[in-house]
Amino acid sequence: MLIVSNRLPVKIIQKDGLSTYQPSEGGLATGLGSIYKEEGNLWIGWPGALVADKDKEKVIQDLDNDNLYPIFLTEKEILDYYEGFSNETLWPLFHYFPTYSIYNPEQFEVYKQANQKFADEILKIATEDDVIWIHDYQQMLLPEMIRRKLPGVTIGFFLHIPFPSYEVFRMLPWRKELLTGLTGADVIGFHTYDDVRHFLSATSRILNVNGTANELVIDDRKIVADAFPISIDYKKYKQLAESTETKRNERKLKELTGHNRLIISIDRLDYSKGILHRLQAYKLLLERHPELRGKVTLVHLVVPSRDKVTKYKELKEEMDMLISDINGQYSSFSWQPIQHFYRSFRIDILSALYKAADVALVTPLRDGMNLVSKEYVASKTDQRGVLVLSEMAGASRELSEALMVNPSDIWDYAEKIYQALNMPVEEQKRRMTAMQQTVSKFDIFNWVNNFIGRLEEIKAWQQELSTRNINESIRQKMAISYHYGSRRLLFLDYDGTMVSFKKQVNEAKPDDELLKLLECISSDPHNTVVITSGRDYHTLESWLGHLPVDIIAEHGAWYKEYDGPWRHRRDLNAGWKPDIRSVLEVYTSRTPGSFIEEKSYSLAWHYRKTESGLGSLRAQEITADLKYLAADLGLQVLQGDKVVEVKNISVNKGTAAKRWLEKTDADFIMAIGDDHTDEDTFKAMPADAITIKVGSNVSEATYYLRSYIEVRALLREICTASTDDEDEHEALLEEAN
Ligand code: GDG
Repeated sequence: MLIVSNRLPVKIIQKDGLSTYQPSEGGLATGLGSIYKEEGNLWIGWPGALVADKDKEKVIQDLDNDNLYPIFLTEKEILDYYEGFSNETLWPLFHYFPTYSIYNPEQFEVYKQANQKFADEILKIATEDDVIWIHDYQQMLLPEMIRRKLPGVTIGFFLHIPFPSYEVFRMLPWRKELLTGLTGADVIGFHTYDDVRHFLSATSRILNVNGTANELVIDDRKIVADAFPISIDYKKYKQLAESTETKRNERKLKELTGHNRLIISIDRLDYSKGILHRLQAYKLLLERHPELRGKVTLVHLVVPSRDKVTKYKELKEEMDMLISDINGQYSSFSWQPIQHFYRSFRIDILSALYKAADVALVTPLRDGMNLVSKEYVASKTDQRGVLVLSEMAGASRELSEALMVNPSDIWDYAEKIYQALNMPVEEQKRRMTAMQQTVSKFDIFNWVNNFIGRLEEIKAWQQELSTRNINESIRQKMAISYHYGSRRLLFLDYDGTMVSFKKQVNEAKPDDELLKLLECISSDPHNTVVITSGRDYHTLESWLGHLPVDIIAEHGAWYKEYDGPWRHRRDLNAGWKPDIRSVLEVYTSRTPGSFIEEKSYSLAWHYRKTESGLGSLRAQEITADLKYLAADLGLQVLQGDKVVEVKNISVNKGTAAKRWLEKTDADFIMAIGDDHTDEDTFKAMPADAITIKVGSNVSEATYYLRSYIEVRALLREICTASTDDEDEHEALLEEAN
């Protein structure tokens, strides 16, 4: 396994020509520690500083001992790819601050180049058998760049920040490139289900690809988007909190703050963290509840970050002003409402702070997950303490026993802090225990296992699929049995199987190439070709009626042999159509772009031209609406590709195909189809028939082909085989054996 992230889990520090390495204590480094340190695995990323050319070789060697593989960034790349496009374009947009986003094409170019640089290095090492796990928004183009060169490799991608709603994401000038980049992965992980929803909505609207539930199929590759809420090393934080060192620090802290009630907040300086809202809520609390003055202390920890960037500089100025305003207004000679620290602390001091705090305020305006909230929970070994959590943090989906706030509602926020300070101990313990159960069970190791488990599932699925793909040797075997067949029966579905899916229903008219192919195959006297379709018989007659092919139309309600008349099933009635039609008409009038197609024994509601998303919503409504009426009338409601079809339950392509199976004593049978209506055909086939699904969805068929283009190629081979000479087939037979 290769782990790839912008930053390696160590930071290189160069002083007086010497390099030292400072390991990261972050959750990701801990969680992935057991993986990248295993023999053969690697973590690839930037070591966090500019390295001079002459020192690179030494750094490579040093890091190699720890299975770390450095990618060296140039000054320009650090500026434009990392600080620029990643942090000043993607970061604000993805955290719902679109007006803070800077759109600079030059920076995007450097972002692309830097991703390519990572890709080139990875491609020097990776093989198709590897699993590559890529992390975060700095590397969104990477999955596709690797996929292009290593089509069979397994790639996972995890986004650590929120994926914004389509309405926000669509503002990005490079939205298409970034989404295409991501879809090179097999598993795309997010913190929450909302992020998954937003991603799927963006892909369906921007890339025009659709999927079912949380799966997408792109270029015949199944991609899964799923929620994997990240977590912490619970045991580590618990043990740290139980250590004598932490206990001593906790005591000291309490003494130094005059045994006041302690409220803490710990954040990196960032506008997404809701620092100003928090200070305003705290100010309101002191204003509304004067009895708290002198009795509470807010320990306000802000870790410096990006403070050369204008937006961060401005935030810092505002923050400093607000803190000084509050302290100036409410301080006494013996008390200060806010103890503010603009620096970072050692992890054991953090642990003491967590432990000592009666209340923790974790209230970002937007946060992918937020691990501080989980660390606070893990550190509360006596289960006393209250977490006030923003509903905008990913963590709020799991920590539902926290006191939830909307950070912009500072009035409610102030009251929630008050409630937290006055919460009975029993309630504190009940809530904290429940949250501890969640965090201890779903810890960082669980997160890693879940993600890797999903990747392995996909890999197994891909391997299974590749055994079903019609490769050269399967093709040869098929050619041989075809050759030795003298009464051959071929069932060929039409739309999606021999022609591509078209926006206009009637655009799918057969082209010259297809007509020639069908003509060629059907002119062989040993072949019976049956076109199986859901289309109405008039259309099929006008498109294919002149060929020597048999046709099953309207899923089997109508059929004909090439030299006979059209027949229909006598046992069917269409008396139900007005009832169903009136329901469908209601939906048509509510849904611009949709229309009803009437066939002799079925009604189809098409929505291929409606607004993306609306059509499938209506299709679900129709299916639910017709559920009972359809059952009462002996009908079936089928969801197809941008269509809902209502038809007699007994009509299906499989029943229709049986008529041919019974009357033709065939010694070679082949059936090809692409959608779920063709599954009935596959099921009706005898065990020795060759059944082929077009597309990689789950199917009864034995084999699969990627698209109608591959179907045509196969038909071309069949057609050539009909005219091939004996000797060549003897040679093939020998080779196959
Ligand atoms: C991204 C996403 C997502 C903070 N101050 C000090 C210190 N910290 C540590 C905390 C915690 C971490 O930094 C911050 O946690 P975040 O969850 O905010 O993580 P990030 O990596 O910044 O952010 C975020 C996360 O990725 C994981 O997917 O949760 O939403 O933005 O661990 O304890 N550590 C030390 N001293 C400090 O002063 N030692």
